[in-house]
Amino acid sequence: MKAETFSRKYGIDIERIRADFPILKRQIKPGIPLVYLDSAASSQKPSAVIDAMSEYYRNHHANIHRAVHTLAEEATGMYEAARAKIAACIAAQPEEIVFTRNATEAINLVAQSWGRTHLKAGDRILLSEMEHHSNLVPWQILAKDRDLQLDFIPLTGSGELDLDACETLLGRGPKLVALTQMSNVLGTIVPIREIVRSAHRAGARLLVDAAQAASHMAIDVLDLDADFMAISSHKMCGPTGIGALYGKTEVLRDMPPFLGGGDMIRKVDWRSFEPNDLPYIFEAGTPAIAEAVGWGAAVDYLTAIGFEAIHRHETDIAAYAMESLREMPGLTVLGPEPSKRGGVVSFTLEGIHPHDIAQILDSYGIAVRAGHHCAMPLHTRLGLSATTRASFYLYSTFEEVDALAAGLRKVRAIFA
Ligand code: C6P
Repeated sequence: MKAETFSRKYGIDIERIRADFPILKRQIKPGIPLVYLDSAASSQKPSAVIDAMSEYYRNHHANIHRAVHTLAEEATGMYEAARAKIAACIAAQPEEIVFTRNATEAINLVAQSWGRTHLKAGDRILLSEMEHHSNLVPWQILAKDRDLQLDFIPLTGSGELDLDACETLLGRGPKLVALTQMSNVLGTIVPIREIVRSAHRAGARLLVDAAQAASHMAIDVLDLDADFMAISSHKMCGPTGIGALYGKTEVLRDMPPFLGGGDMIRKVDWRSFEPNDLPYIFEAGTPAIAEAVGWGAAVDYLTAIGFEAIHRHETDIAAYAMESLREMPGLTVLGPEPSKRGGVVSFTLEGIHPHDIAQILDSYGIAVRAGHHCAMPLHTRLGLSATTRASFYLYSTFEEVDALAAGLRKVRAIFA
């Protein structure tokens, strides 16, 4: 399979997409082009995003929601327009989108605000064995503070959630189920829609950690019927420093403020305050305005290409990578078959530490991530301390997979 297949099959032109990302022209050393296979950690940014942020700072910047001068009105309009774009991208209403610093902060917001209000000693939270630390540690903090019980849906041998065990654990009556929609290590796509329905039947609220999923597939929160969803801009071609919590209006209305300060109030006196409306009640202080504008531009960019096409392209690339890497002696790919995963391929190479692999690949311009990928318990469960991860996005090519395979052959030769 070659890059042109992508254009023919999905109606988009990979070369034109790559031309939109200035950094992809970078040489890591003279004559050694960048092969960026670390998009699951953070995606690269197209000119449309860089330009939108630059235009904002050059011509429109002021603080928002505070003044009536022209710049303040323009900045406020641009910030709220970005919120509307992000809401539309996941089929939500603008007031259901709370801007946060990242997906991690969105999950912490739910833990600290909803969790402290609605959970009491002995209540259970159901997580899974494939959670990122961001969807684990906030619940551990809350569990310690409130004397809660954490349960974990186990994995099957192929790295999927054991859905029978999930039903059994739902029978214990958790108040909240918090799950990733796509594993950042195994690549597994979780059948979240079905689990939401089971969780609701069991009387639980459901939080989706869509930090990975939102960049790779179309999401419709109405169809999913999830109560909360956490997303991050920087994984979907937008800038760092901004993410969002989606919450159903009636659920968000039943939550106290997370942080106190400017903009989250309607009225303040010496001893009390009246909170602002949704979503501002959860946005204390001056927010990341240029970042919101950049994220809005990223959503426009991805939407114009189409999430379906992006997802299919990544699945094809992941399948090709799995096929290529599996031929290599001593190499084990983690996670399920290509049809059940996104564009993430983690692997081990017998006798060679992932950090050595990543360092040698870097000398050939190939950027991969090595380590526990912020999922230490998952690695422990798999009997591993670290893995090497190649991750793909809309700009990844089959030739880059070939470069990875060639790089890994060199790694093996060095350690032979
Ligand atoms: N995973 C990775 O290399 P933030 O950092 O808040 O934008 O996203 C946190 C997060 C939450 N859930 C999942 C499933 C994730 O993959 C991540 C981020 C990156 O895998 C950085 S550790």
